[in-house]
Formats: sequence, structure tokens, C-alpha cells
Amino acid sequence: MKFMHLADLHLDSPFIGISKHLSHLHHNFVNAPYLAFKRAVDYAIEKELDFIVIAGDIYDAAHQTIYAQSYLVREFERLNDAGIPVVLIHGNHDYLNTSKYQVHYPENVHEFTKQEVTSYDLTLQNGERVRFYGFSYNEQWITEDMVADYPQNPHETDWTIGLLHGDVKRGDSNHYAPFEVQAMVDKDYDYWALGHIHQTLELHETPTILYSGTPQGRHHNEMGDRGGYVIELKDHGQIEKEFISLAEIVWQDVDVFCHADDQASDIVKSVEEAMANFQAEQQASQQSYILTVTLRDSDLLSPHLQEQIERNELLQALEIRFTDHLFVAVRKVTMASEIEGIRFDYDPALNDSFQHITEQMHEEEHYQQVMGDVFNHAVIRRWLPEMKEDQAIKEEVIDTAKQSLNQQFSLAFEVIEDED
Ligand SMILES: [Mn+2]
Repeated sequence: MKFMHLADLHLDSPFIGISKHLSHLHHNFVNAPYLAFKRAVDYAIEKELDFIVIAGDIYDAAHQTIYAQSYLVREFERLNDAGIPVVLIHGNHDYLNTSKYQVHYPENVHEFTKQEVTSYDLTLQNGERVRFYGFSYNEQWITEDMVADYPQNPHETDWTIGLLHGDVKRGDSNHYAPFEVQAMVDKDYDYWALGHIHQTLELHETPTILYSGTPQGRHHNEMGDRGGYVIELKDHGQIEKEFISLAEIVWQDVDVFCHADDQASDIVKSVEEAMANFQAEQQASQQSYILTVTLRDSDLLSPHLQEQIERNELLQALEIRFTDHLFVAVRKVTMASEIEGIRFDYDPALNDSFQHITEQMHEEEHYQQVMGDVFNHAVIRRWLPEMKEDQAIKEEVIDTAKQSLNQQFSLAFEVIEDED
């Protein structure tokens, strides 16, 4: 039997962290998770897969937009018409408030609704029977280990699959149904379809315990191609795993090298060459690219040109390249010297504390504390409540804070040097 494993679709992501100069691409970004899912549905229908499992975070928020709901229902109906079942759970982003209105999906869809482990049996067209075990989040956090509640494989069906949205037990922040891999292995299932981690990650090979990752990266930290997995379970415990590219827009890091006598037009040309390479690639991939450019050896450029680049002047000179509906755009140009922290070499203690602070900023608790005033502001709370959870904004805030620190302290460094 052959099925598709998807997770973390985050359909109604607002993408409010997109830079101003790309604002007219905002629509493309908002649409990307939907189109990635559509690609998955097209693939499943074309290859006549037996079913699709979705391991949570289908929607980005517990309050789903009408657009997201109707889009999902429409795609599920296409699968229904093709005779392809869907089995899904909800995660921490799209947790089900069961006391509120429930969405009714087409009859090919089985939705685990309870925050307790239940089972669902599916009979495939070839007569084989599959047992699924899973649960959905009914609240944002689940701190208990849910794997304990999954039964030992009773072998009452041909196949047994576990669905879980969560994270491996670690340190002191265990808010997402923390589990231990060995406990999953001990259940003796044929496959574990995991969601929550946005990159592809295999936690165990036999039996396979796998995060399929998100089909559409939402910020530059979710770099590279994204998609889902097609899993074929064969007799005698054999398994075939194939990554399927689904992303509509791919985030990429690009290095561009500077030379001592480069003037502004040379740098523009070099970045445009890099963009052209992606444009060539796009013919085959049918994907758009959003680039984060790092100018290596930017110290070699004249101080004046460096200042201009710092003021984002270069970014404004780079036009978005379109091929039909696909694009290649640069979201940010950073000089290597800005991000490498080499300006702190004169004081190892300062360097350490800089590293420590920037790492700490990534911890959710610290970040929420630092940003508390912003997030609790009446206007933000009313109009942009999702900002608090938006990972793109978080990355942007941390990047900007880093650069600002870097700039301020590097100035101090120059002053000290001058005094010598
Ligand atoms: Mn999640």
C-alpha cells in the first residue's frame, strides 16, 4: 500500500513579516501554502495513492478563515471524487475548540477530534485494512506524554499507523505532547507519521518514525525545498520512502563574493547573475525563489558603498524577475561582516554575551517577554493577534536586534582603535 504523509500545511499563514519592498508579492506568499497543498492533491490523484495522512497544523490558527476552510473542503472533495481517503489530526496551531462550531468535511475524511488517543479503521480498495491511532489538540499546549496512551499493536488489521503532532522530550520546555522515540518503537506499529517540526526528519528507521516537514517554508529559516513523503509499506517490514517536492516558493541563501575594486554596478551585476541562475532552474522546478543574499568579503568594498548597502539601497536596485507566474526576488542583502560577529573579537567576554543573548532571544519565553509591550498593545491585539505567533516576524526581530547591536558596538570598537 502506498500513501502520502503531509503535516504542517499552515494554510492561512498571514505572512505579515514580508518586507515592504516585496509587498506586491504578498498575495503570492499568502497563496503559497494553498498551492503547495494543491500540488499534493494533484500528485495523490495522478498516482492513485491509497490515502493521505495529515499530521496536524493544517491551519495556521485555531480561528480558521472562510477561505482556508472552503479551500480545504474543495480539495478534499477532489480526493473524494478520486476515491482517496484522508486521515487527519489537529496540532497546536489549529487545535480544536470542540465546544465551538465544527467543520464538516466530505465523507472520505476522517478527523480525529478528541484530545485522547482513539482509533480508526480504513479498508482500502484492494481489501487491505489499516488501523490508525491518533489524537488532536483541543488546547494549545499538551504537556503530558501521549505515547503512553497509544496501545500496543494488536495486529487486528494488515497495517497499523500512528499519527502524532509533537516533539521529542527535551530540557524543560515540553509543551507539545513530548515523547520518547523508544516508546514509539516499542508499540510495534508499521509507521509513525509525525508533525510539528517543519523540516524533514527521520527519528527512527525500522519502524520508520518520520516528520514529513512543511510543504511550504514560511520564512528564511525554513530554507530549501519542502514537501511531503510518499510511503510504500510492503510485506516483511519493507518500506520505500520518497520525498515529494511541493513548495510553491523556496527560500534560499546565496553567497555573492565582493572584490576590492567593485563599485555599486558590479555588485548589482553579481547579484543579478545569481538571480539569473535561479531563473534558469525555475524552468524545471516550477518554483519561485526568494533569496537572502550574503555579500562575502564585503570589507573590501569602499566604506561609502558599504554604508549605501546598509541603508538597503542595493535591495532597491534589484528588480524582481518574473517568468509567467513564477518569480525570483531578493528579500535581503546582508554584508558578511554584519552577521559574523567578528567585530566582537576585541573582547571575548562581550562576544560570549552577544552569542548568549541572541540564542536566548530564540527561546519562546524570553522572546514573548521582550516583545510583551508590542504584543499587548491594544491595536496589535485587536488587529494583528497572530503577530505574536508569527515565526517570520520573530526571525526578523532577532535579525534586526543582532545587526543593531553589531553596528553600535562596532562603532565603539573603531573609537577605541582611533585612540590607540
Ligand atoms: Mn505545530
